[in-house]
Amino acid sequence: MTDCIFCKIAAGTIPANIVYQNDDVLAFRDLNPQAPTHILVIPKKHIATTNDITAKDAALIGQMYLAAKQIAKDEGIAESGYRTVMNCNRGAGQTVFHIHLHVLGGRQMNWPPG
Ligand code: DGP
Repeated sequence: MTDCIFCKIAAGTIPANIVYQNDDVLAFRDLNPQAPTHILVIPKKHIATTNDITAKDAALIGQMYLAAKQIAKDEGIAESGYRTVMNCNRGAGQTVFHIHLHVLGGRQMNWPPG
């Protein structure tokens, strides 16, 4: 999508601090980190919200979690603990309408989330 900031990052037309990528997914550091480690994993394909995921995307969503697992290991937070979150729509705090898996760690995570 031409007006999607994460599509532009995936296309390389907007810079990002990329930590992981393969043919289908990309991961980069969040511009406004909420934890010492805060990385966003996105599909290169545009999907606006989790409501728009279809059965055909099942493997792609799985790849996002496999990327998160590898990133947590690389960042040294796999054993201490980390949180993976996808916000869906404005009521959940979604501000960028291209799905992204937040990978947060490096500090104690509280529950329930705010
Ligand atoms: P959410 O609120 O779940 O939609 O999270 C969107 C996140 O995206 C938010 O934590 C800030 C981050 N973000 C927004 N624009 C950019 C950008 O241009 N670059 C990077 N690296 N992160 C961005």
